[in-house]
Amino acid sequence: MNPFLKISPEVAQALQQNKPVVALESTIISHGMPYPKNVETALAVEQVVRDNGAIPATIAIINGKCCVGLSAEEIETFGKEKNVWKVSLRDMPYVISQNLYGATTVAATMRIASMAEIKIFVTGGIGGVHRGAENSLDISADLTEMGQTNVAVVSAGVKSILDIGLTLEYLETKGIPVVTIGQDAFPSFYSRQSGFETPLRLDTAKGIANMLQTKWALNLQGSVMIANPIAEKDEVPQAEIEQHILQALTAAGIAGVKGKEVTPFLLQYIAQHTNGESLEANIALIKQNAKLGAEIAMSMVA
Ligand code: PSU
Ligand code: MN
Repeated sequence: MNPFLKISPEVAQALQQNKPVVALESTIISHGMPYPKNVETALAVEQVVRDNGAIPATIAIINGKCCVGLSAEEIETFGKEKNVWKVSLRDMPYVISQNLYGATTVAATMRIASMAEIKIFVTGGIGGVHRGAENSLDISADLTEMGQTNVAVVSAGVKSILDIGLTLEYLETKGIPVVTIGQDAFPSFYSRQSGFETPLRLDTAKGIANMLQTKWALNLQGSVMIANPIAEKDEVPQAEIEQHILQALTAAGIAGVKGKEVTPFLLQYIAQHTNGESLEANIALIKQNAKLGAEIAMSMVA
């Protein structure tokens, strides 16, 4: 085993016994939601995974180790502490060798999940191609990582803080299948619609598990993006969220926000300016993603 990997006893045992395991990220805890909702949500999401028959493995960097499976106390620390690094691939060697606390993004979580041989990873939204990327070149390492690492990602589609069309093009270039469950429209996180059709559609967890196994048996490297539309009752109307996104982008421009700070800034701005409505939608959709992820993980080992 890689000397930088530390797998909790529960997760290690589950993997050894070929039980379904679902990876979860930690940037969403430290940089994606305010305390204490972030901690409540992380623990609730783990419970949803359990209730649906799988073992949760929240991933983060602690004390120079890539930890797979956190305790409730560790999750509390990641939700509360102010000096937690947001760790994407390029930050991993620094944060690990400096023994810092690192919350892992989709890219870094995928890499660590893959080291532990976990195949299914659940999150809310992935990073992608930002609006204005033709000038800023701001394209998340989540996408390049999805092009090369064999861990499937369940999300609620692509958030419209990003350029959804360009993100779909980039995913196509990288050979990453994008499959939406249960509808023809590609979802945009807060909304079931995005204005784009989904490239692929499947209607069951079993069908998705089958497609994942087929992809990897063909030796096609990389992820599959599984888009799970938010439930109708939890949706925020697209026109409403778009207004807030435009204001957030303007505010980011005025404040001169750049690089890894862009995504957390936009998320925080939108949460603060929608009276928590977007936060409640975010919490609802990630729980729903956890259920689907557990179902797919169950089908993979069946
Ligand atoms: N989108 C969300 N919530 C999040 C993130 C993205 O709706 O919490 C986080 C994820 O951890 C994702 C990261 O991997 O932001 C992307 O950051 P960047 O754009 O800097 O690569
Ligand atoms: Mn970026």
